[in-house]
Amino acid sequence: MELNVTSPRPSSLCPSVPGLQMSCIRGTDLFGYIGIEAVLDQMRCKTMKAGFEFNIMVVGQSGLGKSTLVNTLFKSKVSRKSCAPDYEEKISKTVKLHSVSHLIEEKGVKMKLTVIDTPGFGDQINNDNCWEPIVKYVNEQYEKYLREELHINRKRRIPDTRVHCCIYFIPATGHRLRPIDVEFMKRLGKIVSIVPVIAKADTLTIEERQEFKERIRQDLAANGIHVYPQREYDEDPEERILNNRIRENIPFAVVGTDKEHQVNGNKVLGRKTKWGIIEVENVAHCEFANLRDLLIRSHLQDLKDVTHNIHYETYRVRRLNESNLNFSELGLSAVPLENGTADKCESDSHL
Ligand SMILES: Nc1nc2c(ncn2[C@@H]2O[C@H](COP(=O)(O)OP(=O)(O)O)[C@@H](O)[C@H]2O)c(=O)[nH]1
Ligand SMILES: [Mg+2]
Repeated sequence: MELNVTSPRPSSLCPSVPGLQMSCIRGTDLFGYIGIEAVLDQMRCKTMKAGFEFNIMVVGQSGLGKSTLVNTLFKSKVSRKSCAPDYEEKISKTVKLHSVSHLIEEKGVKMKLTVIDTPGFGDQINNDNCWEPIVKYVNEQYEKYLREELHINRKRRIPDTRVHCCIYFIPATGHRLRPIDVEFMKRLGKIVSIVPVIAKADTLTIEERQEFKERIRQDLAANGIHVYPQREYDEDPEERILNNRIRENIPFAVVGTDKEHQVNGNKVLGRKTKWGIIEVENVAHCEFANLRDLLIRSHLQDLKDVTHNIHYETYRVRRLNESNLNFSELGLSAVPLENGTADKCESDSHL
């Protein structure tokens, strides 16, 4: 069938540019079906074949349950449904930054989920600049990616080790944010998406939890700390409504465990106490499931997009403007310097 191309019409998708002949075709205007929507299937197929990487980092004071939460994440429905990884390692004190990866497959879609566990701070007498190793690690991953991008012979797919999300653990003091947490998050928030959580939330009563959450939100705002999802990156009213609900609920009050217990004949991940079992995946008990759903189910792609388009872009622009990359070492004679700033982002320095 011959396609009938209509004349240009005013539309935001087909702006009239002087001197440029552009025709706008609408499927519904035509006698036949073009099949544009099939692009979704094509994208799906490509993603399924290639798989994707998602990297989460856990940060906060030592002893707040970071390593336990990493285990909880891998043992929870994220992986239990698809492939249960054999991760029975006993949790001991984390002494250095290290990552744990699992290849998870669900309905043909493959994801390499990497969690970067950090030793945490607070053990030393002097905790000055305790954020430095973390900031360094995050920036090193951007640097690695940038160097790969600048190679003349680029890999078809650049391995992505950039931190897509940083879960920041706040101790359940019930008071306010401590100066060290404020300083830490201020620095991190400029280079990576942070999702703050209240650690070991089983130590707070329901009222204490609500009041503490409210005070933390006030402290975050008062100190200009940007946490994910940031209001200025909401793309449309629908996303704003969804993200507002998340913002009202942040920081998630989480409980972690690496043990399973029998509850009403079912195996559940939980913490057994003298007065009962705290089921970590039960939303009536704690907000671990909300955190996991945000990371994996609802905002995974957005976290990757924000990392690439905002945080990495800010880093890239700064590094290229500094012009102190050794291009000859990279096998480049000239590098196209772009002065443009990242879309929807401030291009100021990180620290
Ligand atoms: N009450 C409570 N204890 C926890 C929780 N998560 C971890 N723990 C315990 O806290 C201790 C330190 O945990 P760990 O994961 O090593 O902390 P990290 O130093 O932040 O990695 C261990 O004894 C854990 O069993 C939690 O949600 N609630
Ligand atoms: Mg640890």
